[in-house]
Amino acid sequence: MNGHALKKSLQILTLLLFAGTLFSCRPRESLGNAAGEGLILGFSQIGAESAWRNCNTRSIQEAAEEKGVQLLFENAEQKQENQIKALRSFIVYQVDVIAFVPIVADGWDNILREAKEAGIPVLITDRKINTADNSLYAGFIGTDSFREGQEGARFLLRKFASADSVRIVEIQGTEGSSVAIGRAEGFREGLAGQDKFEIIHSVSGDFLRSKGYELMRGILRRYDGIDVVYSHNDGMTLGILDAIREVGLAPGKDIVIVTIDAEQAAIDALKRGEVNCVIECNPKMGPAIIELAEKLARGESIPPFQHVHEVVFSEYDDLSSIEPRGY
Ligand code: GYE
Repeated sequence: MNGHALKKSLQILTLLLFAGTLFSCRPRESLGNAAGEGLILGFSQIGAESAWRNCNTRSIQEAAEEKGVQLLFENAEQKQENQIKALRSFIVYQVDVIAFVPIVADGWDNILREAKEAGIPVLITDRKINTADNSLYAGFIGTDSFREGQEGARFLLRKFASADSVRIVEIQGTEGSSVAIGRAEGFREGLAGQDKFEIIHSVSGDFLRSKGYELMRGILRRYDGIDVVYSHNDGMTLGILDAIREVGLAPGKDIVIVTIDAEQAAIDALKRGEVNCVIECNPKMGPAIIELAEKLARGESIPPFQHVHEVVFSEYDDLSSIEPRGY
């Protein structure tokens, strides 16, 4: 069977399985109990763009398994339309709770209204949404990306305390995602009023290592005298480091590197002196997500906003005792 035929067969199989789930719709009242056993959670993940994301997925799958929660997991391959389809399939299936990572902030109101009309509570995780109607979802748990941006700025204020001018390149995450917006805005807020800092170039690398590499190659050809690269995730940073080394410059020394996520690879680069500041973004929110889903299934209310705990690692810290990151 060639690749195309195989893909087609898999698609047909998926359709058949999905049709099977439609025919086995059960009355919602009969589901879920206090221990989470029997609870059905529909989860729409955005994809597998980074090691951070894969850890986030593992954390959710493991927590669900541990608590006996039946997880209907859909990978949207980086497309909002796929997420909307997945959410709609969860509504048709009458899951007890829906959770999802909104790839971008806008465009969720209609599908959330459908979930609300079906009486299914929705938990938003990791990234935030823009909506004028907060009653469309039960709560949010995830990243405080504005604060992460501020932390990046705070490090630079210290690092360049005695400099006259600082030329910054920013490689942003996925355009329109709440985390790219927050990391960009928090960073600018943190540098506000400090005229010596100039963002000379800002572009989206979509949270992908390959794009970080390609973009940085182009930027190094176009600009001289780059003092700082502020990268919205470690995946892109790893590509950026490759591009900088390729032109014979030393990342961490010739160009100061600030990055977000705290994957093991970024911590290792920090220890080698190739990265200067790593802002943690915690992907291990599975246990908290499952706990919140259990509460929602029991009809309890949950906090409208919850940020996960995150720390900062930099060249100013004692780096000898950082626990293995696990992603
Ligand atoms: O920083 C990045 C990922 O939404 C916080 O998405 C998340 C970001 C994370 O792919 O690596």
